[in-house]
Amino acid sequence: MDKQQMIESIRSGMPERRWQHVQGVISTAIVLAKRFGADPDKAELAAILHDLAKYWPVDRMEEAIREEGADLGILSYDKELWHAPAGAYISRRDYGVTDIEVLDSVRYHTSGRAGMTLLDKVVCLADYMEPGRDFPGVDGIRELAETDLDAALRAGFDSTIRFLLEKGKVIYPLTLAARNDLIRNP
Ligand code: DGI
Ligand code: FE
Ligand code: FE
Repeated sequence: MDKQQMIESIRSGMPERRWQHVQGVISTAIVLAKRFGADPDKAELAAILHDLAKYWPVDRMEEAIREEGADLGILSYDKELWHAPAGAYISRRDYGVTDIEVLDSVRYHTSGRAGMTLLDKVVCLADYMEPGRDFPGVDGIRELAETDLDAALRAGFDSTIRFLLEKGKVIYPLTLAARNDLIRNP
């Protein structure tokens, strides 16, 4: 499958509004990759793939996660997290992507993880700050992203954690690990 076919297939699996978001993540991820020294082609590919399972029925996401068998623990956390590992698995199974760096940056784009690679950080931050995003603090994140990848990403996780606290929701441990690691290992 060539890139255009992949794009058409992914685009057809989501509402137009979400595709606009994906396009924002693609352009932002390329800019951030160039700015901070990640591979722009890998950043683009990961951005194209990152939300491919976002609009899947919950059962279908769960089935993909169980079929892969790598990350069953996530099934006891918020369903909003599931599209990331499901998307990584389907990227390999159905779209033939084999680059582990790309697959991991899709897998961890929502939760983050300790020891995030440069590509993980670029994709995750692009997802937070693409031009269509509008949440309290997003402009501060964009400003930090001009110069400081880790500080911008940390502000992103802080905002997610704050949101989850305010909503009284469970926090996925990898998100805390991601934030702690950005503080401990500047
Ligand atoms: O898929 P997107 O909307 O582009 O963004 P995303 O993949 O970052 O998904 C974010 C959603 O996941 C957001 O509504 C918050 C929710 N979520 C639920 N629990 C957690 C969580 N996000 C993180 N990072 N950590 C959690 O524990
Ligand atoms: Fe996502
Ligand atoms: Fe996204």
